[in-house]
Parts: sequence; C-alpha cells; structure tokens
Amino acid sequence: MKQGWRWYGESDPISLKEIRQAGVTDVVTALYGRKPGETWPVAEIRRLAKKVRDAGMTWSVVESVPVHEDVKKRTGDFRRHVANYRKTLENLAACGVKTVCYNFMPVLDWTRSDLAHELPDGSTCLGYNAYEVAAFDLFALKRPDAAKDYDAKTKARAKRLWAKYSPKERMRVQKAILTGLPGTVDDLTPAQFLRELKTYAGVDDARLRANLYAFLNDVTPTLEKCGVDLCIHPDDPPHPIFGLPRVLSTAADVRRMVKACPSKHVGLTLCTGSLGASPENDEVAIFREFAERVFFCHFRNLEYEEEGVFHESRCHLVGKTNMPELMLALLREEKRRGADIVVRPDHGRLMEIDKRRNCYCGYSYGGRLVGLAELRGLEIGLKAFSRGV
Ligand code: DNO
Repeated sequence: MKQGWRWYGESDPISLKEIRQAGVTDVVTALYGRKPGETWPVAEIRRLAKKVRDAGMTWSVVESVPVHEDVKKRTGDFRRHVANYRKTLENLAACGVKTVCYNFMPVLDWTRSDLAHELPDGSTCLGYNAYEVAAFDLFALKRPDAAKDYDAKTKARAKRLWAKYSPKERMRVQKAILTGLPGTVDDLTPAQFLRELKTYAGVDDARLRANLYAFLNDVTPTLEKCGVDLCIHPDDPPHPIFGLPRVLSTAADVRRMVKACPSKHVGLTLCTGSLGASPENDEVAIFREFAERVFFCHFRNLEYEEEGVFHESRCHLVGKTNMPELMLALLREEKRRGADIVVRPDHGRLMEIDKRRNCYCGYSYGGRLVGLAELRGLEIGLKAFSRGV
C-alpha cells in the first residue's frame, strides 16, 4: 500500500510537512482553483508537483479532474469540454501525474446530512440520515415530484422528524446537503439547486450511463497514448437522491462500464465509504472482481444505526467494510501486478487536536493520522502473518 493523503493545496490548514510526518509518500491533490471544463496549464501543474516534491513526497493521484455538467448531459458545449479534459490529461501526464480520479454524479458530489455527528468521546464525524434527506427534499426544498420518490413510511417518518426539528437543526441539514465541499461543487442555494435539478429532466439512468461510456470512449485514445489511468469514484450515496440518475453504485454498474469501455486504463476508485453506504454492496467482492481495474483506494468504515442511517466509524478498520479481508485482497493484487496502489485514509474524525484548525469536513489531521496508522498496522500485520502476500 502506498500511503496517500488528500491535500487541498495552500488553503489547506494542514501543511505538507505535517503530511510527510504522518508517514505519507503519495499526495493526492488537484488544481482546486480550476473550474470544471477548464484546461489545466502545464506550468501550474508543474508548480504544484514541485511543491509536493520539495516536501519529500510525490503527487501521484489527482482527485479530481471534475467533469462539466454539459458532458454528463451531452448538451451545450460538451465537445469543447471533452477536448479540454483530454488536454488536461495530456498535461498531467507530461508532468508525471498519471492516475486521475473523477465522478459522474449529477449536480451534487457526495452528500451527507450531518457534517458533525458527535461520537461518545466528543470527537465528530460525518453522518447520513435518509429521513433527514427526504424531509429536506419534501418540506424545505419542496421539489416538485419529490413525493413520488418516497414510500408512505418514509414520508410519514420524514414529516415527524421535520416537525420536531428546530430551525437550527433544519438549517444544519440544508447546509450539509448544499454546501459545496472543497474540490467538489460550489455552494448552492435551494433555488439554484432546484434550477440545476431541472436541467436533468429527461436524463434517466440509461441516458446518463450512455453519456458516461461515450465520455470514456472519447478520452480513451488520450489515456492510451499518455498511459493515464482514469478511475471513477462511486456514487455517494449509491442510490438515487433528489430524483437524479445514478450510474456507478453497484458491482453491476462497474461490470457494465468495463464491458462498454474495454480500455485497461478505464477503472475504479475503490471507495469503501461510498460503496458501503448501501447495505447490499460487498466492498471486498467488488475489489476482488475488478482488482485489475482498481487504480486508487479510499479506505474508511461506516457504522449503521439502522438501514439508511449511518455515520463514519471511530476506527477505519471496524464497521460495515471487512477491512482485514480487503487489505489482504489489496496486498494480493499488489503482488500480482508488481506495484503498490495508493490508498488514502478517507476522512477521519475531528478530534481535540483538530479543533483549533479550520479543517475541511472529514479532512482532519488527527482523525486521518489515526486512520492511516491503523491501516499501516493492518498491512504490516498481514504481511507478517499471511504467507504469500
Ligand atoms: C469525498 C470525496 C469525494 C471525491 C469525488 C471524486 O470526501 O471522496 O468528494 O473526491 O467524488 O470525484
């Protein structure tokens, strides 16, 4: 396992020196100032790569080069955006950065309803409550057609929940859903969000899926020429929300993608927290099935309170995902390919040592430091005791 860490650039409250002291070798970053659809200039990429190198690490994975909404819908100026995307991939490759993560979720990137779920020890983590999301959709956003998307039990429970919530709690849910997290999308007001949702009218799963494959096949010649591995991040949560289509939530979705896009450079970011947000997904089985196509990993864990209600685990190794089995599968794949895969501890609790810092949600120092140490310990333990890895 190559030890990765997401760094948000100069505006990140965590310095490269601290990241290096965490044991990290591979920095995961991006030109976060660039908007979706823009070409990333070589000089800017070089500058960032040099900064990371000067700190004793390598910028090996981009998270993310965002895909413009026009490309997802295949409308408007999408051809120019695809051409720019290809140029960005070329420029990255010219600077030695050859693993690129992206997602194909319409309008919103990953979605949580609680950015500060408190654990018994006072540290906080990210949480998701499907009833809060439904309540926001039905009673705050008042999305036309929302009522059609929920069953009677969910609607009744969401109604009770919203009636009980104070304006402050309601705002907490709204902000968690609509606040663009760094490196994702811009903050949206409910009105803007509704407008964006409308632009997806008529784009169903089948259409979005076809658009994803068309995009991948458009960029494949560049991937092959430059040796870039492009790895899609799964939908999070891995089921439809706000009436939006979903195309990468399950093993079947990955299976279809690799069939439609046979290039060996088209692959997956194995994100246990996103896939794990559906009880039906088996993250270890998904890794094993698509091991050759996994170019980058996000390891974290979830604890379920009940179906549809979960928060991040207090330990990266314990929870929904069987992390020891997954680590073993990773080590076997690394041995098979003769190269290690970058794994980053995805998210971490906000601990006391983080409180004075203005960390991005989930991207604390303390919590991720613990997470990385746990993963590293697991790897060393498995290597010591499992013959053959
Ligand atoms: C959340 C992240 C996602 C991820 C993008 C990749 O913490 O895992 O925002 O970076 O979906 O495009």
